[in-house]
Amino acid sequence: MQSPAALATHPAATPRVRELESSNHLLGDRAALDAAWERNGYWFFRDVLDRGAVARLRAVYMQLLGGYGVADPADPEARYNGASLEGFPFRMDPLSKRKAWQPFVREPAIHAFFRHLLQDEPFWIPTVEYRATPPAADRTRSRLDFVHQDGFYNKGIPFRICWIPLAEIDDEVGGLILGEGLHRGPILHDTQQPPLYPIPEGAVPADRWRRTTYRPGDVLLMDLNTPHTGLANHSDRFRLSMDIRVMGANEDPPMVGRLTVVEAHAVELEGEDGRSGRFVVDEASYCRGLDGQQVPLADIATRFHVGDEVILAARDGRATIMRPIH
Ligand SMILES: O=C(O)CCC(=O)C(=O)O
Ligand SMILES: [Fe+2]
Repeated sequence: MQSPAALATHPAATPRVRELESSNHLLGDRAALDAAWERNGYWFFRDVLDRGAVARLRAVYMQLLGGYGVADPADPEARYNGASLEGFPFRMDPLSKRKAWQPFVREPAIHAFFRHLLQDEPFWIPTVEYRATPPAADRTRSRLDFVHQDGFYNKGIPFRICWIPLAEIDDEVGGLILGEGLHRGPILHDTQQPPLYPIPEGAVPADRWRRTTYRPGDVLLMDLNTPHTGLANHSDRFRLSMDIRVMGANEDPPMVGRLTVVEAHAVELEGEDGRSGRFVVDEASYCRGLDGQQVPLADIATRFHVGDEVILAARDGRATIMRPIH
């Protein structure tokens, strides 16, 4: 492992990409917000989230980094100290387990922002990624981690992706880069290439990429079909961000709850918000396992269990999507 000093002096391959368009001036104007979304496939808001709330979430990350001995929890820059990352939970499972997103979205100022933005009660879909990405060890690879459209893997749940930086993320640290105005076009994933169905190189024209230097308080919302990826971290710091998905409570959100019955062709679910019921699972249902791969219909009864927490979307008593909450 290189020392942090060596990492810091390594030349960063900074892509020359245009800035995200800010939609701050459109807040409160539903029609203008919708028009920006239709045109660009995202809203970027600068310095709108309560920085105290963001700092409290960041502190949870820093505690974990400190606990694993890979950064000083008091370091405002979250620099990687070079200690071994063996055993470091790259998916931040301890934060998933304790649902670190919940206290954050319940912060009154955070709730108020999204309530105002959506002009509806926010419904949070607990598909959450906590990212504390260490500096990339291999800097010869492309900086585009994995370009994708979330919609390709989440058909039927029309959420907005909500990407939240918890610290400054400049172009060396990387952060999120997206293709502007491509969300109403064709799905870009190559359906001939299972199991990952990658988006071919060049499918996002070079002049469509957008990013910015993200700061605490900023938030980026993206359409589920906006192509995007994280950029490899070429700094000496951890990249700290959280992404979660949101809808309006009146936009027919999926159910979130525990399975109470699992049969070969049906499940019963008790939803957290009181919605519950019995749902047929058939060929038209898209069921995903914890590994993100589709679960064959024949395996439903063995791969899902009573007590599992799942996200389930249904139409006319039939499950359209069922996936576990990790
Ligand atoms: O933060 C990243 O690296 C990727 C984020 C992402 O794919 C998402 O928010 O859907
Ligand atoms: Fe994504």
